[in-house]
Amino acid sequence: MRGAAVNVSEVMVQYLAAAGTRHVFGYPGDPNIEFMEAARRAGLQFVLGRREGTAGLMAEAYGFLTGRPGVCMSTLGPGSSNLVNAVAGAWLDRVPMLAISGQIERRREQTFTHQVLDHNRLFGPVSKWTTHVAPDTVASVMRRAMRVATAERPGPVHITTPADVVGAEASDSAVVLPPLRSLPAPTQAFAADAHAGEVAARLRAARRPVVLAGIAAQRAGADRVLARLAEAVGVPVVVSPMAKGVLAEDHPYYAGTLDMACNALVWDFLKGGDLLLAVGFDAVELIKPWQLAVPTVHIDATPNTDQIYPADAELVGDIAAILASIVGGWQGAPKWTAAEVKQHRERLRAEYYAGRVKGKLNPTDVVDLVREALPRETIATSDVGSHKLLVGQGWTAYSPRSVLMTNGLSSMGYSLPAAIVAKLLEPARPVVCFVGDGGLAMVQGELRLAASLGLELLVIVFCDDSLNRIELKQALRNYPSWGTLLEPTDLARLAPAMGCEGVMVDSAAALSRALADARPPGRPLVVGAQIDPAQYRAQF
Ligand SMILES: Cc1ncc(C[n+]2csc(CCOP(=O)(O)OP(=O)(O)O)c2C)c(N)n1
Ligand SMILES: [Mg+2]
Repeated sequence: MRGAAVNVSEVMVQYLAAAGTRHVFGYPGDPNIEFMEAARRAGLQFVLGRREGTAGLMAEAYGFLTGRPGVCMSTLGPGSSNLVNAVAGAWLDRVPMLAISGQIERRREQTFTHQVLDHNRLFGPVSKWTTHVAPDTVASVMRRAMRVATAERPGPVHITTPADVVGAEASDSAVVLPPLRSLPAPTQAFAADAHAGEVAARLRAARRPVVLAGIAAQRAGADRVLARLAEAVGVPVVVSPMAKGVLAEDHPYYAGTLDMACNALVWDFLKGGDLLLAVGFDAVELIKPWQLAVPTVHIDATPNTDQIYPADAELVGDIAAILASIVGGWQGAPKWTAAEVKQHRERLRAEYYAGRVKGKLNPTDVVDLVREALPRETIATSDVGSHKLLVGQGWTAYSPRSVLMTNGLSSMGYSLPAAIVAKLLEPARPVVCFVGDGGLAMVQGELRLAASLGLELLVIVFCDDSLNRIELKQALRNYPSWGTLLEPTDLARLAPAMGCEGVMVDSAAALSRALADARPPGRPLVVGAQIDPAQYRAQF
């Protein structure tokens, strides 16, 4: 029996609601109006990013934080091409996303030219699936899109919504079957206990095993069992940058973050092992080729098809269940003592401070002072550049998904949109955004959005008048700084014009004061930290 008529956009929105998605991040054009009206009537929140690129990065952060598809929306043509960067971010950062772009009517799509881009070819290389909706397919397409986006490894699906389709009555047979408007809740089975037993035996035989934990472990919710494994076996855990917090960094067996500052020391530590368990480690986070000859076991939701690191055994399935199976009934003395791992952490800390200049505001001072000023449950986001390498090693993370960074695509301009979403979803937790002056300049229009949403964000800008990460590479080749210098921006004046509080600081004391001063509630605070980049030069 047919129910009341629903249009294509209403069906799409029903599926978003079924997936628990309450927000659409986007920038509209003509062909989006029906979809937006359906979203409004369904009570979704529309977040108007100041360009599609940043709206898309907000959807990426939403997917990372919630595990549900982040939804972003653009118009056709320039809206779509602007959105590509964020879709590519979700692709390489392994985040579920539904990217929805309007399009001209179907009868003109093949032949008309004004603003018409071929979405399938535009988004194909950076999406798990590119598709379009039609009145007789919309429900089936949405089901598949949701499942594809969230399946391991998660990623983006791009959906084209033609102008003549969005308001048309849906006739997909699935629409008349209400149960199909709910979504499957997949669970991943792991039945290979025998193989886990073999890995446990290898672990028992090893003298110096080490764990490298990555984003798939975080996605699998394996944090608690990872801590149990570390404690029971006495095995140190190095984490990948995007997985920071999957083991609390004050845990006695936490052994550092890979490929950030001090990366040689962390690699040397791993090289000293005689068995490596790669637990949900995704090689998309590697900056340099794999350096280890240590026998390696790959434990993940997906097989080791990248072959960026060689593994002589693979346990594939629910990572938490696999670890539980290994740790179940474990007996024996710890392979490493907590004191040994602590010694390693102390070496790491000492090296992290290398190159500090007394009397100056050093980048590590900024990280330290902000960490000290904020509670454990703080969410931190980091942008891309020299500052990220120090934040990535130096920021102490205590819980999973409490650090947001892009380390797959590594696109500048991520951390401010990500911080906006973190505060929107978790208003009770302090949120700090770390960003370089180059990265902020790319996305500073979003400060106005943060202010208009009344978000009490802390935005810490590493002001060095430079695209430092690139300038340093010019210096390493004895080339002059060329095309890598930025004119300073007075953030103390920019911020108020954007509805934010703003202050420039050039000393540790001034930064401490800025962090401690009382501020009007409901306004973002932008702190321009005028750092001395000498520490970058010393370390990178
Ligand atoms: C969208 C984008 N463009 C260019 C790059 C290459 N890149 C990596 S770091 C960097 C410099 C970033 O400068 P800034 O934001 O000031 O940070 P800093 O290195 O000075 O700490 C550049 C240009 C990138 N990662 N992303
Ligand atoms: Mg800079």
